[in-house]
Amino acid sequence: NQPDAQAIDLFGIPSDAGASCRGSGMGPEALRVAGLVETLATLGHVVTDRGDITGSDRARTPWRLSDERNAEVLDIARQSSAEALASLDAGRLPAFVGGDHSLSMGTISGVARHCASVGKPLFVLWVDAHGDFNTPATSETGNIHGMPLALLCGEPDFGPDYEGEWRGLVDPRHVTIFGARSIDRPERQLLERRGVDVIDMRRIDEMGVVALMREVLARVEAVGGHLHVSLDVDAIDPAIAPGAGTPVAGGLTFREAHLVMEMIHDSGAMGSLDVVELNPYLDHAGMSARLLVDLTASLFGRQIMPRQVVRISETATS
Ligand code: EXY
Ligand code: MN
Ligand code: MN
Ligand code: MN
Repeated sequence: NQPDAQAIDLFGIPSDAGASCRGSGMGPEALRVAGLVETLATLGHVVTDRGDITGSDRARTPWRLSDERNAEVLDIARQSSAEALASLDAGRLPAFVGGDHSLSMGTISGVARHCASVGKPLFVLWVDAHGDFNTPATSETGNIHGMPLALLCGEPDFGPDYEGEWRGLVDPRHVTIFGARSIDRPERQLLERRGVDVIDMRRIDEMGVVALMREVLARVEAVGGHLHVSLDVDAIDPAIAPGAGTPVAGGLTFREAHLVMEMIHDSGAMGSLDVVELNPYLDHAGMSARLLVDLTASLFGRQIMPRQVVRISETATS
């Protein structure tokens, strides 16, 4: 086993109820077919595939009406919040594969509940072309996958259905969006007002991944924080990751995406993970699924050449 071998709980969330089009509900199976479990096991980790979390009332109408989609998103949020909490309480690393990004309402809520119970500050790295910071009042589409981060950061107007003990909260000042290049106007105002760190593609072009990720990871390390990584396939350039329902040109290159993951691994700060929005129906011969499995391998310690892992806190200039 690797020195940092992890006990990983893998959960599939085969739902696209929050998405703008169908297909990402097939994401979990595509990632399993692309060898996700075997890849992590080969790195020396102990992976338990806990199967799928599904909404009890999965409607089979051609495209679910909004109230049915809401019900499915909420049902999944409650279940995944409980699974994330239980996995972390048991000292394991919960990894959720979707499924559309609304699933993070539940997964990160459970992580937040765990972190609150152990007094660990929670940080979220949201790798995404989008802000996902709309509310029902600001959204132009009504698609719930454009709102999960706003709900997690405590935005009020989600209505009584979205209240409940499953709902954990994240400090928006501990959230970094990385790879942003499609933010709606009201979303941008809210993100600024709440103090979310939005690293857009312009900053990545100017500063580069290393300098920006060093800052993000140093903030987590400084307080011994728990880092939750939420990786949306559409953060990566659509030319190499076409299996995305809301593609935006000008995304992360293959190496930029891997470097982000490699630096997160080296920090040792990641305690939980979502990999979302893979739409196999839009993918090309599984290339996006395989890329996500590769990136997850980099997150969990696969290296190009064996290298001495130096924790950022050790490199901090004296
Ligand atoms: N901002 C747009 C909306 O709110 O509908 C697009 C959101 C896309 C969300 C995907 C999961 O990242
Ligand atoms: Mn997203
Ligand atoms: Mn996105
Ligand atoms: Mn703080």
